[in-house]
Amino acid sequence: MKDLTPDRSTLDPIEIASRDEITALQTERLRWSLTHAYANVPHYTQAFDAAGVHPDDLTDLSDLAKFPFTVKSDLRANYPFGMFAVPRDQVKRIHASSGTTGQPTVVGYTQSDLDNWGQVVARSLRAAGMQPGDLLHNAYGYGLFTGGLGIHLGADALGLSTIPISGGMTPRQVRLIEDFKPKGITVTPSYALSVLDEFHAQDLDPRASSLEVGIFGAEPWTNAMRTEIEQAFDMHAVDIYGLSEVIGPGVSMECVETKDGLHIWEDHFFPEIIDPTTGQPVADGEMGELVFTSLTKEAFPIIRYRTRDLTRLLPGTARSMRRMEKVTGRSDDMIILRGVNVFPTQIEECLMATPGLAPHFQIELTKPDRMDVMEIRCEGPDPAAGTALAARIKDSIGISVQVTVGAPGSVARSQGKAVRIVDNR
Ligand code: DLL
Repeated sequence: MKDLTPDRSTLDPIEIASRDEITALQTERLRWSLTHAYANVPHYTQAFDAAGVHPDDLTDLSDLAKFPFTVKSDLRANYPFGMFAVPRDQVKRIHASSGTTGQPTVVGYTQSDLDNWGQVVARSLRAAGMQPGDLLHNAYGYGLFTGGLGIHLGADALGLSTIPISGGMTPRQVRLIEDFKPKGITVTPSYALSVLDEFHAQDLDPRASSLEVGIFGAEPWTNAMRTEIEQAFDMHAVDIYGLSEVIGPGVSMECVETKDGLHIWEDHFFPEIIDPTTGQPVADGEMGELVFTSLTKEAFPIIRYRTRDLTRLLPGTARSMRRMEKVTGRSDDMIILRGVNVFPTQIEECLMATPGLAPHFQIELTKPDRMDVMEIRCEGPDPAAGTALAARIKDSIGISVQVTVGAPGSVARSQGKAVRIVDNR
């Protein structure tokens, strides 16, 4: 794999500024953001008043803990545009979550928000090793989902040549990679595996492709998966994180030279980790639920948003800004099986460590009697490897599961975010 470390002179100065400078900027911006939300969004006016806090109560960053959380149901209750802090005609772009359960969550951006979003995504793509003029194959979905258009905005801001292929039509994805020879690919890790299968189906060697870096996010994936993908394609695999409520992709990004967790672009998004049960902030280094407050967003300011993503904060390395560890999973995706907490990422780790199995899997939960049963559906080449996987899961996680090893192609594929859990209880 090529060394893709960006030249430090090309970074935004704030990426490598001192912690004092970052803190000063955050404090000033946080005060602005709280004031803006309180003055322009009735939900925040009422929520701050009910909690007995006012934006003027913030003198330093730790005062943020006095302010109320925002949760997904607050956004739903204000559907569609009730959380906007600017008149509707100043909103230049609207995105929305798929809303598989209940109402979709609607988010908006002013021109200045779009400019900032482009900047943080450009920074992320540069951290992955992309440089102006490089060719990018963008296979995140275009549309209401923030993945496709969010990456596109950043690619434009960085000066890349972008192929807006979106998700799906996998044979064509492979053909265009072969013909156009992109340096980078932006795609969910699970869809990258489908693209990989298609390379093999077409009798092409993915290691001989032009790809030098894959920028993977929108769903949890493990370091074991990183190794698998890096070896299969002979390219770097780096992690990009974000959520539409905070902006979309580009909230945090792993640097290609270190691959040690994701630097949060703290000049725009202020992170906290809280204990999900008590709601109390925990110290850096401790695991908990990630909470974000936007520092610069005009159309859709978000204050202390509970992401439900579980991770911890770590000090900066390749950049001055703090890192978040790779997300373990969402609290909603935590399975409690006969008293043991299990995340799909733990199953992924066990699967990747078991020889004879392909990297595709799905977890089905049933309750035939009164006991919950977990079945892992995966694929060979080696049908006998299921026993080894069950034993490994028993050993490392401590649960008994059924493993079904089907024929190649038997596990449902996604063209975007993988559906890891099918709950039939
Ligand atoms: O998934 C934005 C995005 C697009 C990020 C493309 C990266 C690349 P939503 O659809 O709002 O936004 O989903 C956000 O996806 O709260 C996490 O649970 C999960 N997620 C996103 N990135 C990662 C990641 C986009 N790198 C939700 N690792 C978040 C783990 C991720 N989970």
